[in-house]
Order: sequence, then structure tokens, then C-alpha cells
Amino acid sequence: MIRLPPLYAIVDPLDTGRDPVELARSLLAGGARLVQLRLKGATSRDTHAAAERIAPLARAAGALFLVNDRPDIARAVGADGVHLGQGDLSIAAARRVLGAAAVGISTHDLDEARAAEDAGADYIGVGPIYATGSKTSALPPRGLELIRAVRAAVRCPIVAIGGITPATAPAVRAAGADAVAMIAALVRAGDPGEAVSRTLTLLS
Ligand code: 3NM
Repeated sequence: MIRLPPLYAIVDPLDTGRDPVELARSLLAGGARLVQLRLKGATSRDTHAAAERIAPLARAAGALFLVNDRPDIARAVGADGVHLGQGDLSIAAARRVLGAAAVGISTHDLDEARAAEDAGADYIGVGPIYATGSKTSALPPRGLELIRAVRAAVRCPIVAIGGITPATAPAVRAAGADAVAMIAALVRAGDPGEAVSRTLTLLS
């Protein structure tokens, strides 16, 4: 298991053209204590290069650093863990790559959430809660009901994801999520660091 801070900040430039390292720097400066690097479509080399630069920034801020999809890159840069999708390596295989580092996985219904916990996930992502434009293959929104159902069914920490904004974050946590994940609400904000600090204030 892993102790999750209330905001799970995802470093994904989407189509904004923002530099991922600068985005990570802003999120950390705004108070994020967990950042996940998610560079869909980037080369392994570019993802590794960004991860290698973000890892020490996160460490200096006292923040956890996770890498999306890639246990090998997480290990290569000494990250705190990896976040897997349902089509990525299994949790067991990721552990063989990563050793003691954390392994989280996205889930989209109760069965996936239970299976992830049984497979030893350190935390599970649950979503999409609301409609999202940030994931091409996103499923229909599940609403807060899925968080309540998963909360009642598993013990491991829950990160809710999908269309969450600073305004909706408190209700999402109140439904039973340990953390709220955000991409667009951060990267599309004029000042991503300010969006982080505003969210943290609303969640405190
Ligand atoms: N995973 P935003 S939804 C990366 O349901 C991701 O597993 C999801 O981005 C899932 O905060 C999603 O911009 C996109 O909606 C989250």
C-alpha cells in the first residue's frame, strides 16, 4: 500500500505544448506531493529523459514520483512506483521489474477493483467519474456511485479519476476516494501551480 496525498497530479501536457518538466515543476511548486508522468505517444527515450529530470525535482519537494505504464523507466530513474493500465504488464510482472516500489492500476468497475486488490495493487485508480476528453479510450462516466461501491468493497487506497476539477474534488473525496487525480484541470489552467494550491485548499 502507499500513503496517497489528497491530490494526485498527472503531468500530461495533452495538446497544450507545455514542457513536461516545467509542468511538473509548477505542480510541485503549487504544493503537489505526488506527480505521475504520463506521456502517451512519446518515445521511450523522451519519456525516460523527462522522468530523469522530474525524479530529483519530486524528491527535493518531498513528493512521490510515479511513471505511467512503464515499470522499466520507473526503475531506471528510481521513481517511487508505476501506474499500470489494464492492458499493461501484470502487477506481478511489474513488481519483478520494480522490486519494492509501488504499483497502482486503473480500474473501471467493481470486478476490476477487486481483482486489482487481490493481485496486490498498492492503490487503485477508479474512473472515469465524470466525462473526460483526456483519454481517447475513456469509458462512459461512472459517477460518484462507483467510488462508493469500490470503497465498500476494497481496503486499498483509491484514486478517483476522470473529469475532476477543483470544484468537484471535495465531493469526490467525500464519496470515499483517498485522492483525486487531475490532468486537464491542471494543464489547461492558466497557472497549473495555482490550480494545485486552490485544489489543496478546497480539500483541506
Ligand atoms: N484514466 P482528466 S480517465 C488517464 O478512467 C485517465 O481510467 C481514466 O484526465 C480512467 O482529469 C483519464 O483531464 C483521464 O479528465 C483523466
